[in-house]
Amino acid sequence: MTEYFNIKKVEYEGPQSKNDFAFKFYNPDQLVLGKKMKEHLPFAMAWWHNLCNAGKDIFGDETADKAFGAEKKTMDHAKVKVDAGFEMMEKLSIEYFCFHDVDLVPEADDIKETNKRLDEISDYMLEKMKGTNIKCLWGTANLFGHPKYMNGAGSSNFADVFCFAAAQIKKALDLTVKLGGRGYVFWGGREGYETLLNTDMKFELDNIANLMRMAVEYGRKIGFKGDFYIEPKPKEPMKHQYDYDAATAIGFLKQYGLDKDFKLNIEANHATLAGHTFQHDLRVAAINGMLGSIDANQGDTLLGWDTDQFPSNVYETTLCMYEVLKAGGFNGGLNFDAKDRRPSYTDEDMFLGYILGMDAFALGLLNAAKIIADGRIDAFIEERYKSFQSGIGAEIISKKVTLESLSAYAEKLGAPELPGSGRQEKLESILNTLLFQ
Ligand code: XUL
Ligand code: CO
Repeated sequence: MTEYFNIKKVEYEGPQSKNDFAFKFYNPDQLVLGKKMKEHLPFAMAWWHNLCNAGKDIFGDETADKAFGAEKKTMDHAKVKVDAGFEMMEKLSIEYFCFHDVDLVPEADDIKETNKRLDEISDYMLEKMKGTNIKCLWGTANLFGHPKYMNGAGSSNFADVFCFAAAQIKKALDLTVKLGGRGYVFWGGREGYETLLNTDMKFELDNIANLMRMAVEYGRKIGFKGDFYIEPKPKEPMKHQYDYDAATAIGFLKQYGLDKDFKLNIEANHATLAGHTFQHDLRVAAINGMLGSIDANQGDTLLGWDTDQFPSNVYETTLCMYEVLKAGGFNGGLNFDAKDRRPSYTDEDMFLGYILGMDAFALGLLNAAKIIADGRIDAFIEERYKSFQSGIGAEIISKKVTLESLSAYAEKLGAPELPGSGRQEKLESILNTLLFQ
């Protein structure tokens, strides 16, 4: 059996370890709030970044070698990618993967041939999965890369393109079911517009919803029991994308009656591009019962695009895991939709990126559990809304009041007291103390 990476299995050695190829905080079997870390943190490898992306950007060529010893754009290459990916997942104790159809095989000119190749590679993947703990987290169809999708897929102005999008979704659903995937993602990369001067927005939104409805119908017909996800993102590649943020995507799903089958896949870097914190979009999804899965990465607030960095910001991972714990967990996973920086081009860097991300999330989980166990932040929030627990506040909550009765109450009072300090600085200080004590 060929070994693709000259790196030993990465083990937990604790924070004192100076071994770059060891986890300092991710200890898969350690119990946190009664559950194993690995169950709180179902990490996934993103096929596209890890096995396909070789560092090409608009200014320069590839810096990394992702040929894994085979000739690129061949089925041999597709297979060695599977072998290398599984070796890496096993060495990193990652139990899930996510994929786009086109990440798995080279696309042929004719869709019938591409589909044949997808059948072949998914047989190979299934075989490979046997005897391992590795499972599929979610699948998706790439409906943004090929030139035909220049105006979108569901939102295309051209009906033939819409049909090819439907065909790709059908096949990607087949593959997701075949590989036992927990979810199916729609990231509408080009489902948006550059200018309203050439765009019928209502028509495009109706068509996207129609495509999603057909996906649900077909998926359920072939036995897909998982969740469909929308992955919101405000812009890039399009100037304006319809799935702008969590709130927008939820409104869309409810408007078209898709909210029973769909949840959201929240990506950190997409939330920040929308002008929100990661925590904000997670909270919006969670309070609507739609926290489906997470694309675990981070952006750079000084840059206006999706840098897809491996997460290192422990404040962000802490507040993310705080949202996940408060939501009672989730059925999805933490997919590292993340890539090394272009100058970090070696095989070692592929592992180091994951070690960074997994440790950052382990720290986030440990910290979030501390915040919950400490209880001061939760207690503060409860206290802050206390005026709604009795008297006129309780009447408001029980909806026994009218504008007239509230107006009479206000007039009797003359003027209210101020609502009490928000104590943001005190709370931030508690957070720091919990993180760094
Ligand atoms: C792009 C992005 C995608 C989706 C899957 O910004 O996040 O990789 O996660 O299509
Ligand atoms: Co993503």
